[in-house]
Amino acid sequence: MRLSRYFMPILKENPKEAEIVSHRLMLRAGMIRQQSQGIYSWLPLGKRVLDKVNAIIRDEQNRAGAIELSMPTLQSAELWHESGRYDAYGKEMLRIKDRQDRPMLYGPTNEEMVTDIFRSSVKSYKDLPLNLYHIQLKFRDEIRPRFGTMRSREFMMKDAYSFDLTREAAEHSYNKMFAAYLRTFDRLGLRAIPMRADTGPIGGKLSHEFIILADTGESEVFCHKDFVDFDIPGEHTDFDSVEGLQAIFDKWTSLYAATSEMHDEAAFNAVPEGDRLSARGIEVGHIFYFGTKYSEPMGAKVQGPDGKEHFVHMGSYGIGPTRLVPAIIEASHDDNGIIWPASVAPFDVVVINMKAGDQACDDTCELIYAALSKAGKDVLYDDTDDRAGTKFATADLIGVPVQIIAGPRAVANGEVEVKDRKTGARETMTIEAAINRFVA
Ligand code: 5CA
Repeated sequence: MRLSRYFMPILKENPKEAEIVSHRLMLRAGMIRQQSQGIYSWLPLGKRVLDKVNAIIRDEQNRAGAIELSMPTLQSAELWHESGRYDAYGKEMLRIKDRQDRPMLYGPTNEEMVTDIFRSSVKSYKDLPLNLYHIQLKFRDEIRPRFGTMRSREFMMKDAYSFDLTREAAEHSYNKMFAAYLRTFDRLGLRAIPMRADTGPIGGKLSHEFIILADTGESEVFCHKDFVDFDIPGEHTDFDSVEGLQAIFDKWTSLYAATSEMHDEAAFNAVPEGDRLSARGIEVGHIFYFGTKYSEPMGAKVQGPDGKEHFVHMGSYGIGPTRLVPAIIEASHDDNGIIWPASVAPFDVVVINMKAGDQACDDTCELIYAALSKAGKDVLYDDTDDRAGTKFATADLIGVPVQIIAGPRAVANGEVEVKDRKTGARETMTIEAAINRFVA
């Protein structure tokens, strides 16, 4: 992508409305724009990051055996009357009427709709287990939307829903998502700790929130500090192994970890003082097992091996991609801007032409840009005629992991400078060596 033809509206000044660093940096880097309170556009740079986050989420959901579909944002109120949640959900739900005066709503979550899909076609235990997910916009009319897309009214959610014949089978489904979440957040460059959590309007008894420790987090959390170094389940984790996944769950729940709603002061005080971690955190995922809470009132049942009908046991599993993007920034930035983990960086590398219009600089940059693009890298080429200082500041602000800097003096020697955004380390090398670093 040539910066001269891209749309990346950088702000020079710090936006006054932004209270936390991620919100400030997302606005300054031209990633998002507020359209009305708690409702955002994702501008091209932000959209790239969001897409990469979603690709990792999708990859890990698929690995764990979940199947992607797509459900609409607008739902009929009828389904919600069946579950009894239409009245219970309160003011957070945006209620709308269509031209025939039929009550509709903008979905805050999809338990009812997915249960309807399930009951319409699944009739036998032989079709279980089943886990259906989508990545879709939701709307919750939050009292206090704030911190940009961290807590917005319209936001994106990956929501998965599992269906099983028995409680035991449902627990295995829960463990699959539990392990998939550990892997997902790790690949996003985050350390998320599962903590026992309150179930709120979704319901059920078994629930974990996945929390990233950050001073700007909205939740107050308490846990054993060893969680920070626990091993993440590997790529070859067998998601069909009941014992294997149970062992992962048992290990990750063996020490104290709870959000403030579930906090047990006495149990926490039993943890040796030096091992206690009491901090603030950002909830990036939340999983629930709620048994037959929706399947019973909505009549979602299958024929079991005993020939009898059984209400299915369900769980739901949420991740907030539009919250994850700022959470990653909270965890990874410095005074100059964002530092993206390579896995979600909007571009793999930025090529900075320090003197656009200078034939040797232009030729060198074009050569590198073409070679890296051909090798399948996402390359941003700063071919604008801004001052070098402005270009460096922009490259640092948008946090692309590697910068290749082509200035007249180095280029005259057939060289460029390669800068690591995270460490700031700069290395001068031949043009060929710079290319080979990515192509090899
Ligand atoms: N139906 C269940 C799981 S699919 C559910 O709705 N769970 S939830 O309410 O906990 O939301 C799931 C995830 O969505 C949260 O962990 C969080 O990452 C994200 N999320 C929830 N509300 C917001 C919001 N207002 N802004 C941004 N992300 C949000």
